[in-house]
Amino acid sequence: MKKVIVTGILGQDGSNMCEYLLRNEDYKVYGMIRRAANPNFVNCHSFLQDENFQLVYGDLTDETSLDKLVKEIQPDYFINFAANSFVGISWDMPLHVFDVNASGVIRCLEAIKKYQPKCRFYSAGSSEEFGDVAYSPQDMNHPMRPRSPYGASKCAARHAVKVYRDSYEMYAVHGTLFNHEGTKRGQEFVTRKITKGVARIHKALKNNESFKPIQLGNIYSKRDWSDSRDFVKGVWLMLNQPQPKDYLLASGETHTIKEFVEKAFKYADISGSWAEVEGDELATKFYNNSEEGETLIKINKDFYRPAEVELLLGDPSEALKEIGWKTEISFDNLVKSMVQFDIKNCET
Ligand code: NDP
Ligand code: GDR
Repeated sequence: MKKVIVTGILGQDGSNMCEYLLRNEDYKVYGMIRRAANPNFVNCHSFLQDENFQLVYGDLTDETSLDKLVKEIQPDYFINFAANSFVGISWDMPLHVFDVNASGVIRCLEAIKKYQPKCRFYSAGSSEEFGDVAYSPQDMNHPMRPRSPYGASKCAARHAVKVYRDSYEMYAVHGTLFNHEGTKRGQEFVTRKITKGVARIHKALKNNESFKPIQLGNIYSKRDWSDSRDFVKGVWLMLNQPQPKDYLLASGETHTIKEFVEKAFKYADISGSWAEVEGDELATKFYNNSEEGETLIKINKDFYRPAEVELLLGDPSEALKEIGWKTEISFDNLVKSMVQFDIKNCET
């Protein structure tokens, strides 16, 4: 039976990848977690007891643990989703972000090179590598112009993967993935923060209770959002080609955070409109029904970033044409499913 190591399985993509592999392939899946006092398995309930799944310990900052896993398991695939993945905090801990996201990838590649060089390796790259974009839509020829320590760390990982591929003939790929979300998304990312906030407000309105508005930073930046479940299929396709090549996965659509807010409230049946508030340092607010209604969204400068990626819009045509990947979940259905899921969970 073929063997796959997946890292970052408590997070969004790692858990979706495990689910996908265990449902569709007859492989043994080793899900790596790092040691924590109270690990949160909320994203893993559907597969933790699967007979083809095994939990293993390792840390991207610790080469001993990665060497041991690769040496003992002898995996056919190593899919690395583990990362310090929150752009916003990367200015506060740049060295840690580089250690995990860039050096961590080299530690994985070294373990594979030493103990199982035939193993196929996936590195989780990001549209944040494009950063201050030079043209739209972005494709794989777009220059790397990161705007955050996180983006820079992913550029370093992309270079490292290419170096190992070219130097040692390894099957190592670095997929450049645009934003992808879903009901397993971490709560600090803007989409989940919005849908959880909408669910909280929905419950309060239903029970005639008071509530605090959702506080957001820059609502004018644009993102190319998809569903993570579509993307893990693309990652698996990238790993199963005759030759290794880096691909870009994106929806090919872009939307502002503001539009995401509007749709999220719409799917919760809460009507609202934006208003400029005179005298308010940060003038834009989203009100329920009228200007006299309750404030649903408030802008808080604390959530602004030292440098912003204003626009992301990907061109996935190479992946569509060459590896036969396609997305199945639309932007509207993504927002709707996240809102409905959070409303349901908020009420139980
Ligand atoms: P998450 O933040 O949901 O998951 C990341 C996981 O990495 C967490 O489970 C975390 O463990 C684990 N991790 C962090 N540090 C370490 C470490 N030192 N050793 C081992 N594990 C560690 O991220 P996503 O699932 O959203 O993203 C997956 C990957 O894809 C990341 O590399 C991310 O940077 C990249 N990416 C994501 C995109 C997106 O839109 N989601 C877009 C482009 C790239 P713990 O649970 O213990 O904290
Ligand atoms: P991003 O995702 O930085 O694109 O990185 P995030 O959801 O954090 O931000 C998206 C945009 O929303 C703006 N924003 C806010 N963001 C957060 N988190 N919280 C807020 O309150 C808020 N208000 C406005 C941000 O400024 C930004 O413009 C994600 C991560 O998954 C990365 O790991 C991945 O590599 C990239 O997507 C592609």
